Amino acid sequence: MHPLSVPAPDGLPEHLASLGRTLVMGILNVTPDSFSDGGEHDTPEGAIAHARALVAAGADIIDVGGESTRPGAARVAPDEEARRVLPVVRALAAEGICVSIDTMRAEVAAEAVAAGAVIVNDVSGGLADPAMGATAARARTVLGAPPVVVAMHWRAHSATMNALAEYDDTARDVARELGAAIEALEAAGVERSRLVADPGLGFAKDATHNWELLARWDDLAGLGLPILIGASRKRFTAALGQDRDDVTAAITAYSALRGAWCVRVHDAPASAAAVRTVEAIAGHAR
Ligand code: PMM
Repeated sequence: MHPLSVPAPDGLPEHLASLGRTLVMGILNVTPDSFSDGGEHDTPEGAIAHARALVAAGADIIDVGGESTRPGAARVAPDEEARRVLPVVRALAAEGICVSIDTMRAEVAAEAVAAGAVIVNDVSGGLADPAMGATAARARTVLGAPPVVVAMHWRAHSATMNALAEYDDTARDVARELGAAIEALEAAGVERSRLVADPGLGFAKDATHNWELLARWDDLAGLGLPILIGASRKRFTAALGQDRDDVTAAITAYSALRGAWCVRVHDAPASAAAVRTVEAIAGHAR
């Protein structure tokens, strides 16, 4: 076995840029209705306390989201989304926590970067808001550079995405469509070195599609970008008849072994242990 190669984007704070292992992104949904933790952290105080617990448990990044993308979910008004996330982003960034903003809206992304976020996580890969690419390219984080941009494979908003879960060749189709979205972001000014690719497990995909995307890692890696995997507690993780967080941690170990840059999870301790375990094993390879 060879030591792991973990490609990472430019634009991260130094303590994370130099780690050389898969990072753990802890999920902080400040929404009343998300996939699994909806409603638990819908006051700024509750959200901030939960984020601190995630960091204490080994999360490297906190991903703050104010709009649910659960299948069937309706959209949240832009003002309401900003009202939910900005105080939380500001407070966490002030504590030195590396913050990612989970939004499809350019305006919310810009405000969140101004409030201290260094990563823009757009589940639509720039497709939902045509201003996202140029806005992210223009923005400057507290580090004085544009943010990292996570571009996820996406076909449509949550209300309609399940009807679009059809592929000829899942991994190749996803890589091609995501590649096109990434090219559009680059054309809008986002530097390639700051981009991260995410296959978008569960978004216009059924369980078979999700497993296939994980299995055919090289198709996604062929995009030549760092990879983020968001499997946490999604419906397909329950199909094995095991606890969803346990299955998530197993997917984290697999993703780390394949060289993922980051995993996005609700339950930090098990994934933090998994990425450190894979790092320890890789460190003893020759
Ligand atoms: N999944 C959800 C939300 N944001 N962001 C990225 N980059 N990748 C994902 O897979 C992803 C995401 C939906 O899950 P949640 O409602 O449990 O947060």
